[in-house]
Amino acid sequence: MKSIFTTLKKAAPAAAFTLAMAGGAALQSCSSGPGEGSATAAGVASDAAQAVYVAPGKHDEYYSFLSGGFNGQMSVYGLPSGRLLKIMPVFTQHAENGYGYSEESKAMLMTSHGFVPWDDLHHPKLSRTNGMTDGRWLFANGNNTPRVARVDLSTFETVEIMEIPNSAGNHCSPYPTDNNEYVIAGTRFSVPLDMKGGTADVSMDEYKDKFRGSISFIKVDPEKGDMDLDFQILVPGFDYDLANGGKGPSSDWVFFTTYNTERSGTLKELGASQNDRDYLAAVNWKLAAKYAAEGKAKEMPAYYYHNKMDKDSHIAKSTIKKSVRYLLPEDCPGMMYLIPAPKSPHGIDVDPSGEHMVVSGKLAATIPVFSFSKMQDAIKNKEFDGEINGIPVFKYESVLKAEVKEPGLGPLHTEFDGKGNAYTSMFVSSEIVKWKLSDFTVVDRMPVYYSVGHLMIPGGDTHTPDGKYLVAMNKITKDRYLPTGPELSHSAQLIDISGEKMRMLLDFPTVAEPHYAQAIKAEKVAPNSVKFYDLAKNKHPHAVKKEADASVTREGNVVRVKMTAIRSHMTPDNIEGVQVGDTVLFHVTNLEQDWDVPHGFAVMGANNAETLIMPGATQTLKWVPKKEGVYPFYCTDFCSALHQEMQGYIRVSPK
Ligand code: CUK
Ligand code: CUA
Repeated sequence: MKSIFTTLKKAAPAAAFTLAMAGGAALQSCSSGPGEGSATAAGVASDAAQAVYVAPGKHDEYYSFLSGGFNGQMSVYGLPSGRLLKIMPVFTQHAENGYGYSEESKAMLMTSHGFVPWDDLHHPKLSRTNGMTDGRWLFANGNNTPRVARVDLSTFETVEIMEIPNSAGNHCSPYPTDNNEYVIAGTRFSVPLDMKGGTADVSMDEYKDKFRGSISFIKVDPEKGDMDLDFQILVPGFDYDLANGGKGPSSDWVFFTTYNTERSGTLKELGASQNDRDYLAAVNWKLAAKYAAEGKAKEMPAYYYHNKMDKDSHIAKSTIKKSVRYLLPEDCPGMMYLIPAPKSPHGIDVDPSGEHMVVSGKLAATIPVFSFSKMQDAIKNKEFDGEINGIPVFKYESVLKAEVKEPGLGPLHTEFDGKGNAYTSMFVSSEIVKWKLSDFTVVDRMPVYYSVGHLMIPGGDTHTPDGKYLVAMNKITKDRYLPTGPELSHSAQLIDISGEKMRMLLDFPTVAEPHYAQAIKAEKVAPNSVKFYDLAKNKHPHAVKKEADASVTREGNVVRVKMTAIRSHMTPDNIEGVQVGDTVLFHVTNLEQDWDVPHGFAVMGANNAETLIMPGATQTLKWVPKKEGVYPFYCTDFCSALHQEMQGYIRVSPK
């Protein structure tokens, strides 16, 4: 064991140096001048164009869902074409359709900190049935103000957002178990819990004693998908990076990489982190659920929001939660173990058989692969090397299966093709490395441009991957596209992995910063796609279902305009009786019962956004006019030959 960690220690400074230099290296290739960025064209398969060509009018084979990172949304791309199909707002206001601006959707973005219309979205995860992605829902994490969202893939809309208490960073999240029994969300930062529903104001010197992390167990309704925070495990105050579930024999387990296991309040310079190793935490989620059900859980005050979109009214409602149940690992034997892992590990990925846990230590010289069956034996034989907060720590050798030697520099994440191969992204050496699960040897490498973060194979995180394509999500773009000022769109690259050798097929730009992605065969999603909402079932309290019922009414200084929109007019289109300072609520109902005919609504000077109303639905734009005058309003979505005629005026008189 000593020798392994000595090797790691030696390798670490070199890797750290290269990490700092990665940007510089990329810059050099940029300075080679316009047109020469295609120096890599040699690496592109000669029939690449044909492999990604989807003829006009034809559909892609896969939907892929890329996270938007600091843009807080997710985007939908077709594969193999790389066509952008949609941007789905999740944690971020979206002026394009009024999400987070309309009165109906504002509650989706409420938190214990108030209205927070931004977040950092890293990991989309598809819902599962028997461990396979089923195309019903897409879960995603908000890192900054810890939240987990659920998107309904019949409408491609965010329908639920759950705030996570006792968490900060929410990075190892969200991980649905085989049948979405739970969506599991782990904190990144540990925080000093006061057990009174907040963080305590303690000195940073008390870090070791007072800080705790949390793993949240969110129950998911098997039919409706509704989420509910069942309980948390309050784990030792490390930092937690990534998580992934087991499969097959290990499907009762979920694994977390950790760093800062010396529990220090500062990580300034990597050298400040003293230990040669950190841990891979293994949690038996089924046993945890059993402990919680059997009364082992205690309750503490908490304060967090749970926001849900009502299906029939399309109005989001917030529920404020006041407590949370928790388990302490020290009270729950057998629930949690720690496996020593190279310092500062990042990704943890379990192979399709469920036997191999691959830990990508971004500063490590090798990739350790742990064995689930050895772990089971080590538990039986008590091959431990001490404990932390009552959590047994395994001896490294007792759980280690093998190490992938000389994989490259800066391993981050691994996915699988279902044909016995693993693919690991190398941030520092900018490449995808293919290695064999049978003997852990590297068999192929593909340079990517530049500095890849996550990679994704459709189903590559399940027991049955679809090993045809791989998408590399690169952090740095540099010379890959026409320059667009200091910031360039991030670049994704599509690689054919169907043969022995990887073949580079396509570059495509992405929206903001994709960290992770999921992909699924189109036939699992497309047939369920809703085409329009049934007007008869519209339960919005201010919906009007025919033009004759449109109205303008006043209650105090609130003026309600119940308006209809249908090709090609709005009713009413001449509105009187509004005064400066009134609150005007435009409740616009789209009367269309036809696919892909939204109407938009905007009024001059309104300082929020437009709203885009789907066929059969009602949306509300709030406006407080500040000056008298006659204000035009109009439909913003080109809907028919007479779209430009969909307009009207509202007159505002002095008070
Ligand atoms: S990730 Cu969030 S820092 Cu490797 Cu999943 Cu990019
Ligand atoms: Cu309705 Cu344009």
